[in-house]
Amino acid sequence: MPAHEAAGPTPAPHGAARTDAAFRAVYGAAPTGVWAAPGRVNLIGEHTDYNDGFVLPFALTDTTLAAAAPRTDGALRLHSGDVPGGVVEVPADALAPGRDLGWAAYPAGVVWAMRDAGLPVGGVDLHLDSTVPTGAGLSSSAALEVATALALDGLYGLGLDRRELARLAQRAENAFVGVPCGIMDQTAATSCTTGHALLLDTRDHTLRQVPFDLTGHGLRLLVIDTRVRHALADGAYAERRAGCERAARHLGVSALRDIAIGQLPGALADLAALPDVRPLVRHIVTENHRVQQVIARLDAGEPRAVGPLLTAGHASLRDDFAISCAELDLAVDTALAAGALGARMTGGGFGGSAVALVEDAAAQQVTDAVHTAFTAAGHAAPRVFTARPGPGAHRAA
Ligand code: GAF
Repeated sequence: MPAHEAAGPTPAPHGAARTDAAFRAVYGAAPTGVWAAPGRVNLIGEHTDYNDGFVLPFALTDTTLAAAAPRTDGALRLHSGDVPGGVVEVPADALAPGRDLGWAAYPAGVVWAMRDAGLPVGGVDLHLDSTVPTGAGLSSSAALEVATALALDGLYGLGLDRRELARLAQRAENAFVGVPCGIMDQTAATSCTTGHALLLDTRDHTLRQVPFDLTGHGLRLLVIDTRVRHALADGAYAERRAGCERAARHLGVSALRDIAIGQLPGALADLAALPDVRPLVRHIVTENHRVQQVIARLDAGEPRAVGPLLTAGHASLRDDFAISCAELDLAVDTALAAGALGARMTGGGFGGSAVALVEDAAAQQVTDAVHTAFTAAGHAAPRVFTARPGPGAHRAA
């Protein structure tokens, strides 16, 4: 059986020097700098971010690097080391939502969002390299957006704070790319710190860095990338969001965050006329409560006690929110049967990754069991690696 990877799927020759060199090869000149933004794992708090609720992500050590230089002619030239097809070129003043630019819509959308906000952003040459797997539920889109946003902030001396950067990146995804995502992923990319999970209250954007040192407890969090690629733009994500908003309107609250766990039975009764949204409400209300319970256990120095809450979160996403899939369920069930303390899918759903909280000593047996189960079920081999909380977005060179 393959050993689980110690430090994620990062290929060895990744770093600012390589991205700097790639920029020179593409554009024939040196970049002004290189900026980095990480992918993330969400420990718990799924689909709560567009319900004004709580989330608890941490940054992966896998990052997107953006080497960039300003241009005086207003042209936007975008190149990716990970996507074939060469340089995408478009005048910055011709950017408009809905324009089909493929992968380049993410960085182009950030330029558009900044200009639309009245910020003095002109042309740019940009080269991007990423080790965040795409479509794996690990927030590769936000890493791309935030690396671009930070690069533009540096090139044009905008002086934006992390919250503003996250909001502009989210606007790029919502209004330019067309995905109605919440603010979790962009905030994780801007604001996570090494050794911590980030408790974010998405209602008022209050942040708390929560020490998350599993190593000191002889534990680790395995990420199981099922390699089933999800696409949030395909409508199911938007449907869940619309269902939550319909329920909130019917209940007379501004967001489902306003329903406390003790009010859940009454709220479900009030929704008798809207049976399709009741499970959505049950998930959001119980999930917000689970985030608080996870925080309480981490604050008490009892990370093992987090396990059952992760597993309960998975059941809620599978049964109530209905966004799991066979491979995610198999990963979770197999990890638990092989000794994981808890496991759940992470991210937007419909594919992507699961996480499993395991004793160090059980990591290999859980990894082996998952590989065996996937082979037996005829699924493609998953990638299993240990995630440790890395830094948020920063200038890398
Ligand atoms: C995706 C979205 F981009 C986030 O905003 C969040 O809703 C997440 O799915 C689910 O928790 O990553």
